[in-house]
Amino acid sequence: MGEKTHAHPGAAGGVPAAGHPSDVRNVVLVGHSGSGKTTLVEALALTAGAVNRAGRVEDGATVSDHDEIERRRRRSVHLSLVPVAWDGRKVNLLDAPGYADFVGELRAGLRAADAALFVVSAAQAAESVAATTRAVWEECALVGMPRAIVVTHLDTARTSFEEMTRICAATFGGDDPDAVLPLYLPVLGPESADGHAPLTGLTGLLTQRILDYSSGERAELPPAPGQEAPLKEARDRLIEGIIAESEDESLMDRYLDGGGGSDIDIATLIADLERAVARGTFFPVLAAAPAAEGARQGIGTVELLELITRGFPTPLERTPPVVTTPSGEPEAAPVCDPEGPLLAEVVKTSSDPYAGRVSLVRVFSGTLRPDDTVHLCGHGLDAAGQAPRPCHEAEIRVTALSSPFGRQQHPVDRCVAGDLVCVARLGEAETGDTLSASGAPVLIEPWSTPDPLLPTAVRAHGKADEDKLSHGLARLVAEDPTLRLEQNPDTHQVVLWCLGEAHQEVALERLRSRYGVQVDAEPHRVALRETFGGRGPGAGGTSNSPAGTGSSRSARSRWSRCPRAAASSSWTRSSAVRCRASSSRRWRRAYGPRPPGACPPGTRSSTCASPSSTAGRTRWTPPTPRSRPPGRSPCARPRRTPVSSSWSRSARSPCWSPTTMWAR
Ligand SMILES: Nc1nc2c(ncn2[C@@H]2O[C@H](COP(=O)(O)OP(=O)(O)OP(=O)(O)O)[C@@H](O)[C@H]2O)c(=O)[nH]1
Ligand SMILES: [Mg+2]
Repeated sequence: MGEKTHAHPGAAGGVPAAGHPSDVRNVVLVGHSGSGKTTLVEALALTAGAVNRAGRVEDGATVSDHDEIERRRRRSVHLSLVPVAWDGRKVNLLDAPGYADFVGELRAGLRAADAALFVVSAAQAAESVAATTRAVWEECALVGMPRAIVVTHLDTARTSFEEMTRICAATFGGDDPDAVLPLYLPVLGPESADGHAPLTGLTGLLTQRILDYSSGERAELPPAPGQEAPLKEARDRLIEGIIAESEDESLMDRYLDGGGGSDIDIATLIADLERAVARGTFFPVLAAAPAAEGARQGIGTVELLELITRGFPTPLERTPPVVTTPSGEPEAAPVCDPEGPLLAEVVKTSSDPYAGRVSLVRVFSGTLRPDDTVHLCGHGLDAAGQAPRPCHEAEIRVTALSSPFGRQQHPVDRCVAGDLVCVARLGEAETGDTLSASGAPVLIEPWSTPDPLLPTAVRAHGKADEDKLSHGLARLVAEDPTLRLEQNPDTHQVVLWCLGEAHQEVALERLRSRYGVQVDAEPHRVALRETFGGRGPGAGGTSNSPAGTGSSRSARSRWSRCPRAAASSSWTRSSAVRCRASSSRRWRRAYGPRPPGACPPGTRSSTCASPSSTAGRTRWTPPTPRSRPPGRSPCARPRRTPVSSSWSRSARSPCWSPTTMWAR
């Protein structure tokens, strides 16, 4: 990865194929929305010769963002697979959306991949290392997934690769900032009148060669006199970092004795670096300018493809997923062997207007071929705590296999262990389902997905849409495990639970555009189960003062049913929002969580099923009072007011109207 090995390999339009797991690299690109993942995939595809021209996200012309919704929104909303060939390997690039609402797609990408490329933008330093990206980094660290960082937007003004590298080392390096070090440094051209020096190439720290793009072609040059000295500090640090991770302990002695590793040959260092990256103990930082104009567009892509093919692990090195029998008995871990029994998982489901339902499948063991009969086992998502889904198990025949490339599907004749493939019309297969050898059913433990918290009540727009609505919703939910469908028997509403507003908009848009269902969203209602029959007093006390001071407080409340509660049998979401205060930790500690889908007797409806919304996010306010302490409203704790003054909450509390008096 330190030296130039290819000028422009690959053949545009060809379908890369892998005959053995060692020929496959599965890489997911993750990072903040707008960090440049889709643009980078496009530039990598161009460098690998998979496309003749790199499309732009702004023009809706990229391979990854091929969906109509993605083109309109100019951002990824689905996980896309773009396979390219490099150095005799098949590189499966998985472009995951960075927007938080589509985290379900990101999780599927992490499941399908064996390594992650964190794309950070030098133009959005703060966003690029935001909490969400750090959380994904930690998630990868937990399973020991190898990672590398690529800094983009280096062609834009006022960006600094060195500064971004420092931020990444501090954010991702944890206790060992020397585990996150650059392999290349940018070379800048002469400053223009506005003070911006354009990126013209890279310097390989190990090889000490300049990869120059200023002539329009990638040329490898020796450093000019005087250029070596500024590189020395970064180079020494990198060599120390590699040696510290090396399994060969004699290297450190040679480094210390030999005056800075001058007697250690580059090939040894590169081999050690590749091993440390594959083990997930060293995280190289690379530089790229995928959206730069003209010949400079490819800056950093050759180096990135070399890192992926030579430094990232093969599927043979991946920890296999946990497998059980359909009844939950433990099974032996699968081995990534093309000759072994079939074990595969549906990581994504989509609908194609011509091919129908298309399942993206990751094969963990065995080889999948067209016309094979396989066992489909599909109740994994129940175990993940998702909404109950119908269990389904069936022996089905695989029809056609294809390799996706944007909108196109190229037929393939097999898919070996470690590779990814699309299967059309795979029975009732849903995202998360397991495919195993016929007659030997097993189930792969599902990956976890977050709970959808934003409810959207939907209604068919017209009579003609009523029949299509249930079909369309069922397909949506089968495709996306982060959506949940609820048929509320009390309010008679069909409620689609989503992760956020963007997720909700995309789901409704897809219902309209893909399944031809015109739907109207209506306010989400929460059933009112029980309310107070009449007036009642309550009293209680607290003592949270320092011991010995004798200070305590007591409260007396009178509770009455408010007129609005009497008049209405259900609450709309807007009224329920006011109950947010009841989600306080103290309240939950006192009353415990609400059992899913149930509103236990003795509770007021808005306390057990009231979502509260802030800034587009909705959260459950789930307390189920076991017994209401006297003087406490489930909607909001009474505020302390001066002795003998009273405070009526009837204007704020939609249901109870307590008048509370605090006294010391
Ligand atoms: N100047 C410059 N612009 C870039 C670069 N990389 C991406 N962009 C632009 O940044 C914008 C966002 O790029 P995308 O590739 O869509 O970013 P993304 O990470 O895929 O975003 P999501 O799909 O929302 O996760 C687009 O307008 C790109 O043209 C870069 O290296 N330099
Ligand atoms: Mg994208």
